[in-house]
Amino acid sequence: MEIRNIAIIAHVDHGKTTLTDKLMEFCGTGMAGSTMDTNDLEKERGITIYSKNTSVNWKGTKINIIDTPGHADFGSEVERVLKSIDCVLLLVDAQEGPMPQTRFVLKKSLELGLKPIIVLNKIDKPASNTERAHDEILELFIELGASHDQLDFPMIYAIGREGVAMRELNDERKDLSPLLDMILEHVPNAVKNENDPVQAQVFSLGYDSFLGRLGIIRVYAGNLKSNSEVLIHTAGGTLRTGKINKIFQFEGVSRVETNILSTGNIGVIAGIPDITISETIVDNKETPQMGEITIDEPTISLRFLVNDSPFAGREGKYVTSRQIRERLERELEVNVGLRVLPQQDGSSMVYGRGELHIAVLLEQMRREGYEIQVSQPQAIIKTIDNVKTEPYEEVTIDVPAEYSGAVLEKMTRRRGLITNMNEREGISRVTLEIPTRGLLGYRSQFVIDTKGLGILSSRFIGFKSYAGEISHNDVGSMTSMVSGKAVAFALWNLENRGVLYIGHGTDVYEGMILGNTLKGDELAVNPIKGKQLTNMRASGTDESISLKPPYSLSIERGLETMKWDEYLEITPTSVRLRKKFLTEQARSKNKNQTIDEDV
Ligand SMILES: Nc1nc2c(ncn2[C@@H]2O[C@H](COP(=O)(O)OP(=O)(O)OP(=O)(O)O)[C@@H](O)[C@H]2O)c(=O)[nH]1
Ligand SMILES: [Mg+2]
Repeated sequence: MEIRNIAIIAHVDHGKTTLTDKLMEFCGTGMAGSTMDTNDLEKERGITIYSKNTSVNWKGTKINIIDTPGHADFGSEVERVLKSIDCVLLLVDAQEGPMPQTRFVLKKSLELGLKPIIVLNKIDKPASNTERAHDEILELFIELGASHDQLDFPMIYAIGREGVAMRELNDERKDLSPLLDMILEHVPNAVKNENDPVQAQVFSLGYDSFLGRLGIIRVYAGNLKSNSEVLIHTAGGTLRTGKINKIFQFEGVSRVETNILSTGNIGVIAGIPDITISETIVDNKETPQMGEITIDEPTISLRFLVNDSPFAGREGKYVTSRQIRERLERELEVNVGLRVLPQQDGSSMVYGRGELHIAVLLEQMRREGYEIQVSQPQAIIKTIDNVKTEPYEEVTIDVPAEYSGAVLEKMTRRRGLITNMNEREGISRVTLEIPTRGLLGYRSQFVIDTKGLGILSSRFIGFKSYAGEISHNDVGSMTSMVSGKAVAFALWNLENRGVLYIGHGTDVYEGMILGNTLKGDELAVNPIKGKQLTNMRASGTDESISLKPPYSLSIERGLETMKWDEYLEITPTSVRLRKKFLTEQARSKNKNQTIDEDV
């Protein structure tokens, strides 16, 4: 049986998962309505977090498909996957055209010598413009230094959501067979070197509570058998031995056990507890190691601590530093972009690829019953060749022209440098380069500045020299100076000072942050002070005061708005912000403490 190995890549939301689901449905491997975004968090957020494998059969050929995440925080997932496939479907939203992550994934694909198939997707969108999108894609190929051969890319039109693809714009919109045929024609058959000794490489990791660590591999030569002894080339260049206990291959979204993973195929192995990304598995010590698969370095860091707020232990099941540390260790089994450095005081420094990368981990932990506190995320500052450097991002912003002034003003204040700017149909598209530090905490402000109509996406471009001071004093905190139950009357008085995170009846403690102040000043407030009681029935009782609905703090919003002298307290049922030092007295005593103690 012939095999084709492809990955679907694109900017976030350009329709990768929807197309993968439809391909499975059409080929009979997935049920209508089932989705590759299997994880609860993925379903809720409507985004892909982990790259996932599936396979379909088309005209007697097995097509292994890897659906990848489009969000920039998970970009390193994509990069690894690209080394293990032979072609990519690059989806481009026919209205938006190429976006930052399109550029990133295309650049990586071209560098690896892949020849992408372009899928101009979502052509049903009223404002789609296939000609313009095509031209922009072509320009991008040229700009990224595509070879002559790569420039001659095949292209197909699609409405992924309706499960149709057309070679020509006016072809009948019937099904996905034109795309599947194109894959068979264009992607080389992966079945080769069948009689050679085994050579396979690990490009992703998994975890199973019964089987332990899993390696997701592609076999490049020979046939890998279960229950066989193998040799593993480690990164350091040494060889170690291991035994493959079980092998699975992908059939649709299921893992099906098999005795042999044949050459060209992609599958999962269990039995080697310390297997890791990039390692080459062979059965003959003369077989060489494969080219290294590198993993991107983290760009931000923050501290994970035991929750020591006055409400600690009320809502969580796992609360001790040992439990948190063990959970983080388990995360390292599969979360390749993450680093954890245990600290002497029992806390852990956690290094990740962006706020979303960390927020997803925290969200998962709280759902499992953990209670935890984290410090404000900081960009990682590094000295390279005696030069102080920091991570930079390339940001692309699409905003209605009337709001672009406000956005650009903030971006430049945060040390953003505009690299490109144009306007069409009333929408400004601005590209700029900005230190990650400048972008941290800006996204929620961006939503406000553009009345929710702007789109901001970013991707890490590398460490560059330190940009100097950046001030972030957009908002200040309203901190409670007492403990008790918040009452509507007191909150009503606070409402015009800023935005509240809590409502009537919320339990608060001294040092907890109740909201932010518009003017950027720090405010100590008393949220439990009710109206003076009199003998008479007061006409304005607390219950009759109508408050604006509070701005509910999510983990991401919390990570964004928090300040260096605050912790975000996360439990299965609450997200609270608090000052590190709970009393006014302790705060003023420690006001000279610097952020550096936390990084
Ligand atoms: N109009 C239109 N919308 C589509 C089409 N395909 C997908 N969508 C919508 O686009 C949104 C994003 O789709 P996904 O398939 O989750 O996108 P994705 O590329 O997998 O997103 P990430 O994995 O988060 O990068 C969903 O709301 C889909 O319903 C299409 O052909 N036309
Ligand atoms: Mg997806």
